[in-house]
Amino acid sequence: MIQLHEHPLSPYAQKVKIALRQKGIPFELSRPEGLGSGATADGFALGNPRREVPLLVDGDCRIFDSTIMLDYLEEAYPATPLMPDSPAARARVRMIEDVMDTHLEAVNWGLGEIRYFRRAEGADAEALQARAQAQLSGFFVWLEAQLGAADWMTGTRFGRADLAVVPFLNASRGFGFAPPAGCALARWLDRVNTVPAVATTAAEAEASIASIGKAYRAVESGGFRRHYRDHRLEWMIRSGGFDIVARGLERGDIRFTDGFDTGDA
Ligand SMILES: N[C@@H](CCC(=O)N[C@@H](CS)C(=O)NCC(=O)O)C(=O)O
Repeated sequence: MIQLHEHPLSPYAQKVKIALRQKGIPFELSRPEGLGSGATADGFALGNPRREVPLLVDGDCRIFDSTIMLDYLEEAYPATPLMPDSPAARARVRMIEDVMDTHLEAVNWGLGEIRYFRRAEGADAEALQARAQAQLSGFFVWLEAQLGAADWMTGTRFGRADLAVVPFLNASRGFGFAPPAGCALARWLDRVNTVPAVATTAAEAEASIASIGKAYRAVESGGFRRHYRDHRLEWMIRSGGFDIVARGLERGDIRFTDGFDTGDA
């Protein structure tokens, strides 16, 4: 049976769980030990040298990166296709997914750093959140244009573009930044959350949020060293958090990608 190493709050893991559920593929879940610290145990890095979730194991096949997993599932389990038929529509799905995985995720990440990990407080936190809100509004306009007059992101049925967007918009909404009430994107978000594969996955994420209440203590005690990779680092710096990054690097509770060795640290 497929094993998915994950964390319920990871939007990337959520994408894959929704796809597995929608396709009716049985799978087992597990949570890697040491996730968030930069060190993982039990050979996890052999499957994913990035030491990130999700990691999908299907027999001898070990795959990291949610987008590559979704491609694999579509090819290895073609029943209940999630991709549209035309090359142009497929290209549009991939663009939407890439924008979510890179640009929009960085905004949610930054909001998590402020809300859950208390990287900024008072006026500094408010200024960062105001920038995040303005940026999210831009993404909402873009996504609403992608949706057009359709019920689903790429046409007449729920598919990969929908599952690639919903974990990220649910997270933004959880931070209090939802698409404006009544707009087509807000109606889509309500609709997509009624799809059973989405509802189950979103409920798992929701249940996990309760455990993140004291997450800042894990940072203070050295249990978490937050991974400021790629767009996340850029977001923090361009949105006014240069001092946050400098302070975190000095204290050692912010890290970048540490090489690519597969030995367990
Ligand atoms: N591009 C990867 C991104 C995966 C990723 O960033 N995962 C985060 C959780 S959302 C992670 O596991 N980080 C490990 C850490 O912070 O130690 C994918 O699509 O799977």
